[in-house]
Amino acid sequence: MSPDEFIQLCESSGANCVFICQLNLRNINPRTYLSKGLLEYLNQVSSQIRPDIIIFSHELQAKHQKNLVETLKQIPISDINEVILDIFAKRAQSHIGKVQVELAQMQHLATRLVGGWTHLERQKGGIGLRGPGEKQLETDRRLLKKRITKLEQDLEALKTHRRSTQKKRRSLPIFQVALVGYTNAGKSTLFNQLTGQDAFTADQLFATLDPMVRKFKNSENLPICISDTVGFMSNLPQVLMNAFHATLDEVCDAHLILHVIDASDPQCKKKEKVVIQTLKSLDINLDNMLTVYNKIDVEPTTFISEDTICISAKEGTGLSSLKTIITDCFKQYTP
Ligand SMILES: Nc1nc2c(ncn2[C@@H]2O[C@H](COP(=O)(O)OP(=O)(O)OP(=O)(O)O)[C@@H](O)[C@H]2O)c(=O)[nH]1
Ligand SMILES: [Mg+2]
Repeated sequence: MSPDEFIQLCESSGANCVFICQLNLRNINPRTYLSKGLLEYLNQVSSQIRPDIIIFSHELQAKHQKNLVETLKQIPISDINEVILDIFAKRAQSHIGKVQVELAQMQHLATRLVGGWTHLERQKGGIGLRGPGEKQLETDRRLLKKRITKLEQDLEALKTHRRSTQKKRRSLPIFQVALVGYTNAGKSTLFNQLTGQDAFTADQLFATLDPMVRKFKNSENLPICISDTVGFMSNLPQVLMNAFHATLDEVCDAHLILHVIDASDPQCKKKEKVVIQTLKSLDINLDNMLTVYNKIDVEPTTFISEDTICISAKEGTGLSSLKTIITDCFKQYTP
């Protein structure tokens, strides 16, 4: 993940980044993650800046997080996974989305309790004494396990319901178009243009979490639906992968996939690859995918040839040609 993308993520979760330091990590210290020298440097910086939180752009193990808090004078320490979990928790709107995110949060928390547990075990020196901290942890772990089981059951019931809704929709003669793309590419802005809806759009990462399906606004009243989906990102935390994949059911069913790319983003080629790889890992058929270059009102940083589809979802440029392409695909489609 690039430093810019990391800052964008932190700011999307509501943080105000006041100081960014890129550390040259040659080795990972097994106890504190950072070497003694780097810890001293970070201690110095943080005593000057006094941040509310220090966020690491890499995944931290529970023991690292714990030891870092101790070493850095109790300043809360967070990592990239927690930031993404936090954003997902803020954005989830649907019941199923909320259950999925809570489950991911609980699973993450469970790994943190395990870290504490190991630490306590080591403290007691193998003499078999049960300290109060250990008892508390056992209670916490039991409660957590109970909650995880309940959430998993709820999720299964919600998924069964969703599958039956999808089955019903599949049996209708409706042509389904799915918008996919890296987070912040402009999918929801395009979705609103194509459907006349008012889905939430923002210059933030993961503005959309819950998929939305609406009718394509067209004068011939053709039975075409468009779905807006969660944005892609490289290195998503493992605990969120399930939640993320589940929201992409609409894409698996789509007759036409529009891959929206932010052509003004210098990293767009890299991001395009992440999207393609993720779709492939989900066994999604890419034969019916078209690439749409968006934000051409801003200086494009990528090479765009004459036969590529170029639009500005914000300003409306190229939208009528895109609409014609969608209706042509519908007319050529033979089930
Ligand atoms: N300049 C310009 N900005 C655009 C265009 N399309 C979208 N944007 C802006 O890009 C930002 C992201 O747009 P969204 O539509 O929320 O992007 P998204 O792909 O749905 O993002 P996620 O839901 O986070 O995955 C917003 O600030 C939009 O106003 C465009 O054609 N030109
Ligand atoms: Mg969106």
